[in-house]
Amino acid sequence: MNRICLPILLLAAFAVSSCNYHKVIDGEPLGEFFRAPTNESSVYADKVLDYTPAPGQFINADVILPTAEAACAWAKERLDSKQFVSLGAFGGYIVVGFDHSIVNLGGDCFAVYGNAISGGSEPGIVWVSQDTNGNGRPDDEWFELRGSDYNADGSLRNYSVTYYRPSAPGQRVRWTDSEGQEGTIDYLAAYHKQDYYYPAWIPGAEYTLTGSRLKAHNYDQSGNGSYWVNPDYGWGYADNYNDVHKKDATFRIDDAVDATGKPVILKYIDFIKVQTAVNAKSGWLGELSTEVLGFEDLSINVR
Ligand SMILES: [Ca+2]
Ligand SMILES: [Ca+2]
Repeated sequence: MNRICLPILLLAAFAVSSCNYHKVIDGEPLGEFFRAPTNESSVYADKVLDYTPAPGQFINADVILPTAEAACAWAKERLDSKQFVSLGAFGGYIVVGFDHSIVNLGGDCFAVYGNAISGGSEPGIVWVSQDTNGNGRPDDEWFELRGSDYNADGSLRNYSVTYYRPSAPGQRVRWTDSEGQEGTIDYLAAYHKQDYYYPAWIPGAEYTLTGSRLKAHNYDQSGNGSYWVNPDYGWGYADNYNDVHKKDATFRIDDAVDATGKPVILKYIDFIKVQTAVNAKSGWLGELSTEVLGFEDLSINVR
C-alpha cells in the first residue's frame, strides 16, 4: 500500500461508515431494542397496529370490516395508496409502526400527511412511543407531542367520550363525556348513507375513547347554517392547515411531554399515534374528524 492509497482507503471507509446510523449518532447505543435503519428501510410506515376510530360519517362507508385485524389491514391499504383514513370524532385514533426505529436527530423527525384546507382544519394530536419492552407491540408509555394549544384555554388532558351503539340503521350516535356533557354524531342522510356510523368491528353496546382535547373553534360564518368554518390551529397538529401547508406537516420528537407536561428526551421512537383532538360538529358538514394520508420518517434521509 503506498501513501496515496491510504488516504483514499480511509475516505472510502468513512463513506461506508457514514451510511451506518450508529456512526451518525456518534456510535452511542440507543437502547436494548433500538432497531437501526438500514439502506433497505422504508421511509413510510409499514404497519398499522391499531385503528380504533370514533363514530363518524366515513366509518363503514366503503366496506364493512368484521374484525380489528381487518380494520388495520384496510387502513394500511388506504395509506399505501395515499387515500385518507378517517379517525372519526373525538378520541378516534390510529397507531402505526415502521420497519426500523425513527432516530431523533433534533428538528423535524417525521411527517403526518392530512387533507386540511384553509378554514377546514380538523386537528389530531400526535403521540409517540418507544417499544421499551421489545415485544413489537404499542403497549408501552405514550408521550404527547406538545403543540401550540397545549396550555390554551379549553385544552383538557384525560378527557373521555363514551359512544353508544345505535339500535337501528340511519340513527345518530349518542355520546356522553367526562365533563358531564352529552351530544350526538349526526346522521347525514344526504351525503353518507351507510346504515351505521358506529364502527362495525367494535363489540359491545358502547365504548370509551380517552385522550387530550383541544377547544373547538368552529363556527357558522353565514349565520344561516350554510357555511361553516373550522379555523386553523397554530402548529403541531395532524390534519391542521397551518401544519399541512406551511410546515409540511412535520413533527419534532423533542416536543414530547409526559403525562404531567414535563418534556421528555427520546433518542428514538417506534410508534406514532394520531388521535382526533376536538369534540365538535359543524352543521351539515357533521362531526370534525382528523384524517391521515401517510406517515414518513424524515430523519432517515440524513444517512
Ligand atoms: Ca411494546
Ligand atoms: Ca380533514
